[in-house]
Amino acid sequence: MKLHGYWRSSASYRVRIALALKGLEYEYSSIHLLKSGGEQKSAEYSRLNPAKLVPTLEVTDPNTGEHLTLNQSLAIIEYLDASFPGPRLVPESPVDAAVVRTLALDMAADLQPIANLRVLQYLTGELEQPDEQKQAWIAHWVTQAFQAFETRLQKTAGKYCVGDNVTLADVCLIPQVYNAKRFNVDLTPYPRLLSVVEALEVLPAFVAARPENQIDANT
Ligand SMILES: N[C@@H](CCC(=O)N[C@@H](CS)C(=O)NCC(=O)O)C(=O)O
Repeated sequence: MKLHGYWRSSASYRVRIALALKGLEYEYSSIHLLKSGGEQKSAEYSRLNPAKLVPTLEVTDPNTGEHLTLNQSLAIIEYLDASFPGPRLVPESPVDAAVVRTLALDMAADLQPIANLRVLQYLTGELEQPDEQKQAWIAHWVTQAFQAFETRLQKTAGKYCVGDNVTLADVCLIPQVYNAKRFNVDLTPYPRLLSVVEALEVLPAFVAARPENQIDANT
């Protein structure tokens, strides 16, 4: 199994957490998002992911022996969850699964894409916005997303986002919290969220997946 990712990429971070929770070993290939104009745009990497985004997971399917090249972190994680043993990240009950996916998509579908590198580069490049405007953009969208998430947690959370088991919702939350902190967004208005984060951050799978613990950290 081979993960093509980048230490600071939140979508790669999600897959690293899921791989660690499932106890799966993998080879890591660093795709530097800034070097040489962005290695994700190279012809070689585009063959793995035509969207020119990380992550990509290459994996031999345990059931068929087929070599798969998978994109989209949530599709990758749901595939791993369904195909490999280990704790279930999406519950089998349709109702519980809907609750978990709602929280996961709040982070991975509604928040992460609008603060993605290429969007920020477009803001400061083509649209010529200064860094303060970029910062305001990030703070605005993180605040909206986290306010809603905090309200949802009041209904769903136990020790973690949904009850007392780690789920896909937690896997998607932690990388966005990392990004929010990186851009100095104030998280004190979200006490429920912070208590879930505190419980998750000490789990070995979450520690192993941290950006600073990757071989390409600080490159
Ligand atoms: N929805 C995709 C998002 C992938 C994505 O946005 N990846 C970012 C890093 S977190 C990326 O490769 N950015 C490169 C760029 O913007 O050029 C997923 O979940 O896999």
